[in-house]
Amino acid sequence: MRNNILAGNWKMNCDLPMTQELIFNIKKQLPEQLDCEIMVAPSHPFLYAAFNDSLESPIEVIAQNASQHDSGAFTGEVSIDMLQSVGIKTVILGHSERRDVFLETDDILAAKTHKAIEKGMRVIFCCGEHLEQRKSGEHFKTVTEQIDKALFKLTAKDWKQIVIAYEPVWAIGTGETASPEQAQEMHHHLRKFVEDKYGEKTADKLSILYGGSVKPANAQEIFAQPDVDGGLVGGASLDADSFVAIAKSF
Ligand code: G2H
Repeated sequence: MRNNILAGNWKMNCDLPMTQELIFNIKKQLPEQLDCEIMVAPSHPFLYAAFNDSLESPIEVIAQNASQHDSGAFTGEVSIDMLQSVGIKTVILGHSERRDVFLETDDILAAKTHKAIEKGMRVIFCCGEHLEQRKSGEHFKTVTEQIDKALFKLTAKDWKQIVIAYEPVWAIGTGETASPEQAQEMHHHLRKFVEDKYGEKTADKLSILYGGSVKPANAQEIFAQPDVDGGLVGGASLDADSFVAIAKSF
């Protein structure tokens, strides 16, 4: 069986006191019995404090991004070693905001993913189509190309460290969500794509998360889909009540 995962992507929100308060409030409200792994991704400067605050709780603190380089003259970048030195074991890569705003290409994302995997990190790898691509019926092609180009040089063993997050760009922060059927259709397609290359065992164990305006009101229906193994949540993860309500939706 594969793991259910709920990951909160806090993006560029929350200063240090807000980060610590949010972790504290999530910890306080989380029930003892949970049917999912819980992760939160604060901004880089607060990872160390957040990691310490999360100790002895089910919360795993994860990073929103990392460099493909080990060290050196890369102003403003953060390496995998640096993240690991403050206790971080999982990183989000390939978010559409990294692709669209910071122009990260499939090649860059392949390099980042390979570096993270080589260093023993778990990677939540994001993919997703823009509205025009869905309207023109190119959504399956777009998303499978993103996976193929960045991940298909990994070995089957490496895939134990991969989680995929399908995030249709038209549903991100817009309030518009993919229907449960649209999410299931794409998740099933992705699992089959991985199965064709790496076999049934690898595909069956792969957690595929849905992201794009997940909130307490729609989480249960989306997570009930057979190929949806959880969510990568932005806006609704910035409120402890909403995030915990989503965690109870599995
Ligand atoms: C998609 C998601 C989190 P939101 O970016 O990765 O954000 O839930 O605000 O659409």
